Amino acid sequence: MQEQITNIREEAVNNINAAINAKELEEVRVKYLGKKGELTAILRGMGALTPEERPIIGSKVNEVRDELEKMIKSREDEFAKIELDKKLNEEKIDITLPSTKVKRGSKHPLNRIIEEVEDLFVSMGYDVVTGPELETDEYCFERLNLPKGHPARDMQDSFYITSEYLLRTQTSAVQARTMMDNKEKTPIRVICPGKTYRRDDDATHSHQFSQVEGLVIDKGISLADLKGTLEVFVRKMLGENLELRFRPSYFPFTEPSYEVDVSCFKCGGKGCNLCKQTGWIEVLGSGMVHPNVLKMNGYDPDEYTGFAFGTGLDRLAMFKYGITDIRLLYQNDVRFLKQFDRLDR
Ligand code: 2U9
Repeated sequence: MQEQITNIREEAVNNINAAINAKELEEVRVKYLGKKGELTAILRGMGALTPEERPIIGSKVNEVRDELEKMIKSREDEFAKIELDKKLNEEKIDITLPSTKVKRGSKHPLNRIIEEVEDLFVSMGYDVVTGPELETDEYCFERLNLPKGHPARDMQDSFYITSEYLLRTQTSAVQARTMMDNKEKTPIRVICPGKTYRRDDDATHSHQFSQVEGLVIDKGISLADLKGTLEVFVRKMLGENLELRFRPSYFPFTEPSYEVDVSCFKCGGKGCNLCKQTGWIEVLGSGMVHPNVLKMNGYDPDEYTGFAFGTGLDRLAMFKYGITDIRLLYQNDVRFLKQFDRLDR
């Protein structure tokens, strides 16, 4: 019996060493140590031995079993390591490969202009106020000295939703709301940027465009305040050395009214295609707030005066960035928008 155990051990050791992978090793374990294994069979047959033989054979079988289990475990670890090394080798990351580019958006040119205008006026003590794009006839026209039937209502074609509601044609309604909301009738200094809508659509007009209007109301506000403010505004936005020209004009909500031209920043005033050979480019509308508008929105014209102005942000962006078609500002073509990235670098 002892010899049989020695032979089983020898054969098992050879087979363990000969196994070339985890699967073969498991087959060897089952062959000798499994439920029906050769060594297990000897343990099971111990009942047939004499009481003297039993402890000797029992301890010998246990000794061989422990030895084989240790050997199998050691080889299992060997195969696991080989397997892991192989996997690590296959999954090796090449850190020298160039990374995939992360696509980053860029600030829209109109938003750049709006932020620049807001920063400038906030630095001069103005509040930035916004309001609804769907407006009432009352705030878009009535409270701005444009009663029903006023010829100036035809000056722009509007998008009416009902007979009372329309898409605002200018942001002036926001200033009228600011005046009405100010119950104590204290001084006002606001700019109102936002989207506006008119029935237009060509290279220089879009049915939707962006405006900023400003309104200052206080005691003793004069034309000199208007001129000084607009000079700062235009020079900060378009160039410090530019000249301004105030041309008398007409707006229902201001009296007197002026259109403001700036000396051509492309040719310096000599005349070119941008200024249509005139040397001047129109950039703003402005004027002293009409007494009727003050009155209709709750301010006493004998006590208060004010000035107002308005400009198209699209036009400002086009001038500043040399954009020739206003529609580019609203088409969201990334090839166009990406060009403004470099302004951040
Ligand atoms: C109130 C009182 C006065 C706003 C003004 C203009 C002149 C003006 C246009 C220029 C080009 C806008 O983009 S544009 O079409 N705006 O010329 N806007 S004064 O005057 C107001 C507004 C509200 C209560």
